[in-house]
Order: sequence, then C-alpha cells, then structure tokens
Amino acid sequence: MTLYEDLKWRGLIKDEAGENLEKIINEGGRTFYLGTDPSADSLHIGHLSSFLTAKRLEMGGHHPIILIGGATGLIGDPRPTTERAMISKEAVQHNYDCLYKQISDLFGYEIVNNYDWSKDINFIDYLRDYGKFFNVNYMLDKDIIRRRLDTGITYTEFSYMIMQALDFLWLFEHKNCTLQAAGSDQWGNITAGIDLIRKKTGKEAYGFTMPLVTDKNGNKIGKSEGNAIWLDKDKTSSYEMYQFLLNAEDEMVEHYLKVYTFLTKEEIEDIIQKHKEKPELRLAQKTLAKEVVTFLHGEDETLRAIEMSTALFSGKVKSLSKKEIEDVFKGVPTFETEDNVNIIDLLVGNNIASSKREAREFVNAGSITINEEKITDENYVITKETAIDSEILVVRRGKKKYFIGNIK
Ligand code: 485
Repeated sequence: MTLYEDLKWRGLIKDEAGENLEKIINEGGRTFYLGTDPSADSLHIGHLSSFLTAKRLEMGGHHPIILIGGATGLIGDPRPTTERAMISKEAVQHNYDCLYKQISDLFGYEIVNNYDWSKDINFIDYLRDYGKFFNVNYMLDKDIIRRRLDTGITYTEFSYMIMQALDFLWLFEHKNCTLQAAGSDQWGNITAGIDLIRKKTGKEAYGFTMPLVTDKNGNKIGKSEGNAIWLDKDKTSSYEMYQFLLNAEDEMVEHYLKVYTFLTKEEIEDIIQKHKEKPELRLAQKTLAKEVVTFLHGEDETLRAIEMSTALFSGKVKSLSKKEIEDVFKGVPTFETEDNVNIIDLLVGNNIASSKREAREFVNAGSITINEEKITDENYVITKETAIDSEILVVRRGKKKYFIGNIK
C-alpha cells in the first residue's frame, strides 16, 4: 500500500487542495506543517489524530513542522457558534511553554512560533502588503464566517484567517514548506493560505484535511462531559486514558484503531475479526487502549493501568496506593469521617444508606464491603488501622456502587 492509500484506508483524508496531492504525498521529501493554538496547557485526544498523521507523513519521508500559534492564540480561531473569550497574554505564554515541552517530548518535531514573524508587522504595512490580497466577499464566503454572520463576529476573529494564511506564506518562503495538514474545520484557513501563496509568488502549495474524530453520535471524541481527555498524564492519568479507550463503542473501535495506532491493515483486520467472534472480551478496545497509552506514557504506565483496571474489576483495591485509588475512583462520591465510627452511623451519615433500618439491612445481607472486607456485624467499628494508607476507605455497596471515604 502507498502512503496515500494507507491514509485513505485509515479515513484520514477528507478534503484535498492542489493538483495531484496523491503523487505529492507518495513521493515524500516535502516539508509540511500542522498548527495548533496555545488555548490550553495540553493537547487532548482530539489533537492526537492530527499529530499521528504528521508522524505517518514523517515516516513516509516528509519533514514535519509544528506551528504553535503564539500570535494566533492571542486572537482566537472563530468557532461556528460564538466569539471566544480572549486569553491573557500571560496564559498564552504559559500554554505555549507547556505545549512546546509536550510536543517535543512526545514527537520530537521541529517547532515554530508564528509570534516571531507576526509581532513586528505594522498595521499600515499589513493593510497595504496583505489586506489587498483578500477580497472581503471571498472571506465572507468561507463556511466558518458564513455560519457566524447571524450571531455576529468581531473584526478580530474575522481577521484570523489572514494570520493563518500569512503563516503558510512565511513558512513557504522561509522553510520551503509546501503542504499544510489539519482537521476539517481548518479547510477555509488552509485554502486562504494556498490562494495567498499563489497570488504573491505565482507558485502552488498543497493542503489536506482530516475528518474530525467523533463517537458514534457524531460528538467530538473525548468532549462529551465538557472536560477533555488530555495527553498530559497529570491532567488525565494513564489509568483514565486507558479506561476511556477501553470503553470505546464497538461500532467505532475499528476506526479508532486505524486513526490512533500504527498497527498495519493486516493486524487491524485480524484483531477485528477476533473481536467480532467474542465482542465481550473487548480485544479491540484493549488493543487500542494498550497501544495509545504505551505511545503516550510508556510501557510501565500501561502495565500499571491494566493492573488497576483488573483490580477494580475484581474488587481488589488493597494493592492500590492512595493516589491510584483517587485515579481509579475519580467521579465516585467521596466523604470524610472521624476515626472510630460505627458502621451503621457511617453508612447513614454519608448517604450510603437512607436510614438506620436500610443500613442494617445492607449489613445483614452482606452487601457492604470496606477495603475488600465484607462487613456483617452491625457493631463493627471503622478505624485508621483498617484504612488504606491509614486514611482511605473504599466502601462498596452491592456489586458496583462505590464510595470513597477519608478518615480525618
Ligand atoms: O498557521 C496556523 C496558525 C494556527 C493554527 C494553524 C495554523 C491553529 C488552527 N487555527 C486551530 O485552531 N487548530 C485547532 C487547535 O489549535 O486546537 C485544532 C483544529 C483541528 C486540528 C488540530 O488543531 O481544530 O482540526 O487541526 C491540530
């Protein structure tokens, strides 16, 4: 399979700009760029697909440049809905530094900052040297701008596409960069750059977009509950990342294997065939989770994440540390309690049972365990001695309902 066929097979090419992109991609030897704005202090799972596509192009003999938008991050790429809140210059700088480190550590790509060539452009020169190349009707016709005409858009965000076009021109002239890749929401910005390069230099540049990765309902991946799945393991632990991928929908897992791993077509087809025979084993999801967490955080973290998942699945929590318990049980109800409390008081006092009567029923039926130990005595007293790290109580009610207590 050629590189282009591989990208197509993985579903990584949506729109193409420029004559015979297939040949350009397959030949290798091009410098291309992918840009991201420092609007947060970490990339998230939505970015990962683009960054891995960059890796695929690199493996095919192209040279990647990552642009972190120190300038564009101060402006904000228009979203289809509403104007973005401006981020302070200090925050943009902080995010820039974090992304620089993350991208260098994970991918080792060459990184550039568009602030370096944008900061000194003088307003009058900007209007004379570049503004003249942008017909307002052309700008209004871009999908993203059209979608904002009803709700309104400021001149600041309206100008964003010109900044990104200037970047492509700068990289074309100074780095011999002739190709830009990005998610499909960037189509307007990419073509604005290609058009500017043609008008200014008479030469041709190329671009392509990738479909945005979604779940089966079409929602952007990892964005369902408002908080993203981050690539920084201090923000999304290896365990959380592992669990997130382990829970991938059966309908989507094949697509995710194509987009998020370097497994070959044969390997993926083999896994999917085995997966379809016994979906309940979740072989495809486990492969996906293992591949991605290993790529991001290394083998040790992956093994630990697998151990933690198994511990949770089988109720074995005593082998976990306090920090791991916090990771495993993120989102589970928590409570604080005194030392030496009676079990019935503990259950009622922390909404694990709704009344003393119900609490006694739970205990007598053997449905309460604390740190793996089944509590069947109504007079049982909980102390620091039985707690994990002298502090933590993992209370399980029935088969699945967990509560995490902290003895003060
Ligand atoms: O010259 C450029 C300056 C800025 C950018 C690109 C080229 C950033 C771009 N406008 C943008 O907003 N990118 C998004 C981001 O930074 O989060 C996302 C895209 C997504 C994919 C990803 O970056 O929404 O499609 O391209 C890498």
